[in-house]
Amino acid sequence: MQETRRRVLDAVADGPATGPALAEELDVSRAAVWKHVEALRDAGFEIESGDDGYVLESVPEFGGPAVEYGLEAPFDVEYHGSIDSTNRRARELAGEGAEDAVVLADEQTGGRGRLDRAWDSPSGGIWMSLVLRPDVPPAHAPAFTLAAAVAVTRAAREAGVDARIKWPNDVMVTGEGGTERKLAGILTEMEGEADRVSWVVVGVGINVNVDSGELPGDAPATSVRAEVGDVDRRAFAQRVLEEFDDLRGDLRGVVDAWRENASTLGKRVRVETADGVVDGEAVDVTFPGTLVVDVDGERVSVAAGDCEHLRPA
Ligand code: BT5
Repeated sequence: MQETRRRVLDAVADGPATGPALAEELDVSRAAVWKHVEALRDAGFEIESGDDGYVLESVPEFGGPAVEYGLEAPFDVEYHGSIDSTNRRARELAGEGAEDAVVLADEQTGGRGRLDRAWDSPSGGIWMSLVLRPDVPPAHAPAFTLAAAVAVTRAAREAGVDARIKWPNDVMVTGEGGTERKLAGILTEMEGEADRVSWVVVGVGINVNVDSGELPGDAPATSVRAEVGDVDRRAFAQRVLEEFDDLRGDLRGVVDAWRENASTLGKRVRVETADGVVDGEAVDVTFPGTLVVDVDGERVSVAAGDCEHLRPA
């Protein structure tokens, strides 16, 4: 949100504030104040104007300005009611030099998972992509995926959903009979030189206020609605962004936070990697997100792959 508009919004939230007083305080014309108030109303903020001045009555349920308002993290949010893919748009913004930008959508028509798999994104979810320009080598980029998984898991647990991370990027809920259902997935993309990344895009897809019937049938999936009922999507998105912002400041510390929120360690796993299948017990995760599997007494490190939790032998 543009700086003056943000200050007008903060002032009417603490209101009442009169147009002339605001104009003087912000050093702009009264017409400019009025334009900002109208723009905020267009964005869904209910602003009453009484004898004492403007007062904020309500905040829109969801959208870019709604998520930015009261957000304790430095992200600018670009909102789309419907878009093909927020990661596609975020990469475009990254190419234009954007930093700490978030592309958020109510619905995606061409959402993508890893390895070009499709990601179903019906209206009611949180589909968002963060554009970052961290000063780190490309090899550290996987830690951002872990950080996003931790952020989503913490926000989900705060909302009452018993979520745990499955290595590396799946946020799962275990139901009766031990079936794990996918609540959220993360897709990290980046561009970089040998020693430093240019940008990282972290795409986060969370099934929030959507029916399980709208989710894919090829693998078990669940939503916040299916687990605990509908929640305030604005607050949920804000919590994810705030947790992520905290975590990214200490990338090495992310691994500890990940261990605390994951269910993979100690499990028998089968990991499909580009070089073949690794079968064994998941014993550790090391920076920046490498899974260590004990295969018949030998420790095998896996940087990337699809992980399946197996039932104990
Ligand atoms: C992921 O891929 O889990 C990464 C998903 C990232 C989606 C976000 S949404 C915002 C941003 N914009 C994008 O275009 N993408 C990102 P992967 O681990 O490859 O899992 C993909 C598999 O999950 C699919 O093959 C399906 O089996 C399953 N799946 C698809 N849609 C799902 C959904 N909504 N909920 C649960 N599972 C789903």
